[in-house]
Amino acid sequence: AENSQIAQAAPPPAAEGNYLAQPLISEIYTADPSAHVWNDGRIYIYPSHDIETGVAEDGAGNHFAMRDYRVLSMYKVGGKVTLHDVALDIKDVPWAGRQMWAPDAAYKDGSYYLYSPVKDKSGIFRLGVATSKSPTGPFKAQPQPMKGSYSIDPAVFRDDDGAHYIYFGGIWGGQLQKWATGSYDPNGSESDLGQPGAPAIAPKIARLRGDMLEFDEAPRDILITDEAGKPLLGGDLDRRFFEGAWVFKRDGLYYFTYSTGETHYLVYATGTSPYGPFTYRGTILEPVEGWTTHHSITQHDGQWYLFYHDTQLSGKTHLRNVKVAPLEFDENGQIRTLDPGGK
Ligand code: FUB
Repeated sequence: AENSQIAQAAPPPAAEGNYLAQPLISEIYTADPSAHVWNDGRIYIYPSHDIETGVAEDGAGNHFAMRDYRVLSMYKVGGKVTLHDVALDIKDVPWAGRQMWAPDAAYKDGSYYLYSPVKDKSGIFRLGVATSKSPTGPFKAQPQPMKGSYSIDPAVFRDDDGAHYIYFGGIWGGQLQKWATGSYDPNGSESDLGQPGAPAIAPKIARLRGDMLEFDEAPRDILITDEAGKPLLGGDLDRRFFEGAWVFKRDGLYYFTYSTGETHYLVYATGTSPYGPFTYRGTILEPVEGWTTHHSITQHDGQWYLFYHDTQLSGKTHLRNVKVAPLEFDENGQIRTLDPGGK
């Protein structure tokens, strides 16, 4: 891809070499990068590990048939990237059926927690958690999925008071629309609710229990509104939630960021509580090469970064590679849109 605007963005002061818009690693395919800075100051990235399985591409995402996770780490953006050994294999998750999708991780009191969406043996996505004393694993899976969990793309946010919240959900292959009545409907829509004039399907949030292994409350809907406070509608394809939630806090403001799916934008909304409501603010990243777009945002050495993926190395939508670019904000907390070009 010609990553014109990303390539022109100012590099952070300590950058080594020309890392901008380049895949962070090329030994394996990686996607959905969830980046964190734990206590040792390194950047740890928890991505999906894409593999070729020969499964045909479809709207349910069956071609994303991943089977394990591997962690990446680096001491700074632009520095050497280390590819760590397998952190969790699907064969070691007792309840798992298939498809290990986008993970996230958290740290609390000397332990690391890896959260992942996996289809159970009946083909329903659930969220699992696995634990380790090391940020890179190996992680030991809990025997059962998190109680009351469903759909995909967990993202864990630690607030300043130490409370952890898990955001999750994704429509189409992520199955969130099949839970519209509160329980799983196997005959439910394969895409969305087909109600373009009604409020869009809401992503979910639940506070995590103190031991980080279960929800501490029933999941609640996240409301995303326009500037006038009206809910974004199901037909508002350029702005409504599809999948890939990620939350961060900057200057006391909560940023709820996500993918719009079939319109291929990474966008964001802001609010004053981790529960929302969030007001739509704009685009973070224009469409990348490949169908999916999924990201995380974190700060390191005073600079904010967008970790994202595209398909530069393979040209195939299910074989992705993770990248990083500096993210800039204006004086109103507005994010400067990045444009990878090439779609
Ligand atoms: O990587 C598999 C799925 O594709 C993720 O869970 C979605 O967010 C999309 O990136």
